[in-house]
Order: sequence, then structure tokens, then C-alpha cells
Amino acid sequence: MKDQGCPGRRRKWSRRFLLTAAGLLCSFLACGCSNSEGKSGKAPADENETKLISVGFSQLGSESLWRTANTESVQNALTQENGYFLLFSNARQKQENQIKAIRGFISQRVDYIIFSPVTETGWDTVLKEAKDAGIPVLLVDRMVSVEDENLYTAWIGTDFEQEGENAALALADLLEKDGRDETVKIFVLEGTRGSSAQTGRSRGFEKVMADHPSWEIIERRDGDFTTALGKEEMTDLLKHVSDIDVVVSQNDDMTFGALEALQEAGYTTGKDGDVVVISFDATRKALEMVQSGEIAIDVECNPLQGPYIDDLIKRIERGETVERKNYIREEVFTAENVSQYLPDRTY
Ligand code: GYE
Repeated sequence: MKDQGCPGRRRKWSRRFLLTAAGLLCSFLACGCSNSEGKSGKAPADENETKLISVGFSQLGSESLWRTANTESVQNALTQENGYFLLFSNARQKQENQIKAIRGFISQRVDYIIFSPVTETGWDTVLKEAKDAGIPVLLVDRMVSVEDENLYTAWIGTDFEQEGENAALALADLLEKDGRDETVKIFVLEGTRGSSAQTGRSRGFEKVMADHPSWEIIERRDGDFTTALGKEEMTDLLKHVSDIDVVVSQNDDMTFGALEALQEAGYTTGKDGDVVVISFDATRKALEMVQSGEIAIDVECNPLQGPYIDDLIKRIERGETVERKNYIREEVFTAENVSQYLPDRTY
């Protein structure tokens, strides 16, 4: 069995210590720490609480609708009623904040650390510190690139490369239906450079693109997964480029900004419009735009990962061996199928 960081070693004394010390931790973590109810930790009145599994969660930020849904999903799964005491820290898209938070969790001697890494590289040292402290690390959403894969116990998330491929395959379908075979000029609004969501989606898209010599990427810009930068980069591009057929925007929030910029510059999108818009995430607001036609294709990325994390932890607690990589299934939405999914979309 692979080393999962001594899951069975629940420290008898750590719970009370943890809860009283949580307040101290909050005061020295600049990046904003709270328990799942948003309050600083307090010693439990009830002795039963000493059986809670303590988890430190370093979320990378709050840059998108997707991220908010992801945070809520983890917070709703790892509740006290479900046997957890959750410490939450928001890194505001800065790696140094995440490293600081993880070190804080290590010194708190939490039972598990979960985190979503803002970018792929630069984690070897802090993950080694967690391993040396015997704390299993579970990655959620994005992936790390580390020399030794044993530095984390498991990862749960989505297949970004597959998402990129799905986007390109759906574009190929759409162009074929429209009977278009001339040069296709594509602008890519990338998410945070060096994040696995960005590298995977780009790689997948470009892999399929190799089969379509008429497709040409005219420019790539980093929109950092935010609406504000999505709009800024799109606006700026349109100042010097007018011939553009497709915008591939690597998340919905950047897409909202890009759409505003396109409209302000007088471009139309959607069926028979000037520009085909492709997005990722498939949040409710974006799926409504798929329904109305403003967005042609939205590739789903499922943020509801909390229950999977809960399941992983419970399995590790029972001494089971868990897979190192765990993928969540997802769909591709177009005007043809979106109506059947929209009523159930909660985020
Ligand atoms: O697509 C974007 C978010 O890592 C999958 O990060 C996630 C991405 C998601 O900010 O909206």
C-alpha cells in the first residue's frame, strides 16, 4: 500500500489544541483564515467534537463563479455534522499566500491538508514539509508538477486537456455544419498562465487543431480567469485586429468580459454573428447565454468536488488505498442540448 501519510494516527490531543489555536493561526495568516462558518476557532464545549477530522483548506482565490461554487461545495461537504473541523484560507491568486497557509496548517498539526494550487510549479519544498509532518495532502481542482508524485496522496479534479480537445472538436463540428472551410482566425483568452487549467486546455485545443490546417491562432492573452481582465484584453486586441472569427476564452468569467468588449466594439456573436465564442466552466449564467446564442459552445468543468473529497478522506480513514488521480465526468453544451441541463444548474 502506498504511503498515505499515516491516516490512522489521529492525535488524541490535537483537536482541542487545534480549535483553540485556530484563532492564533488566523491572526498570523495574512491571507484570511476562518473556519467553515467564517468564525475564528474556539474551544468546543462538547467533548464529542474532539473526534472531528481537522482539515486545512487552502483555496487559491475567489476569481470566478466557478471558484465560488467550488469553495462552497467543499465547505458544505466538510461540515462539523459530517465529522470535520475545517480551516479555510483564501490565497487571492498568490502562490506565496498558499505556501504560508499550508505552513500554518502544518504547524497546527491538522489531520489533512487540501489545496487547489494556483500554478503548477514551485510546490516541492512545502509539500515535502507536509509529508515530513505525516499530513496527507489532497489536491483539488488544479494539479501540481512535482519531482516526486508521492508528495501528495491524491488529486480530484477534471481533465483539462480533454476539455481543450472537446472545445476544438465542438468547433470543428460547428464549422462543418456551417460549411466553412476558409481560414479560421482564433483569439485565445487564456486563464492564469502556468496553471494546470490553462496549460491543459491549451494543449488539448492545440492537439486537435493540428488536424485543421486552416485554423490559425492570431494571439493569446492572459486574462487571469477574471471578467475585468477578459474585457481589458479583448478591448485592447480589437484596437489593432479586426479580422477575428473565433474567441476561445478559457473560463466563463473572462467570456462575460470579452462579450461586453465585442458588443461595445460593434461585433455580434452567436448564430450568423461575426464571431463564434467558446467558453469553459458552464456556469448557469453562461449556459443561459448558450441558450440565447451569445455563446456557441461551453465546455463543462464541474466545481462540485466537495463530496468527492469527503469520500476520499473517509476511504483513507478506513485504511483503503485510493487512486492518486480521480477524474470527474463532464459535458459539452451547445444550443442543441443546453435546455435539458439548465434547470438543474445550481451555480
Ligand atoms: O475554469 C476558472 C477558475 O481551475 C478549473 O479556475 C479551474 C478554473 C476555472 O477560476 O473559472
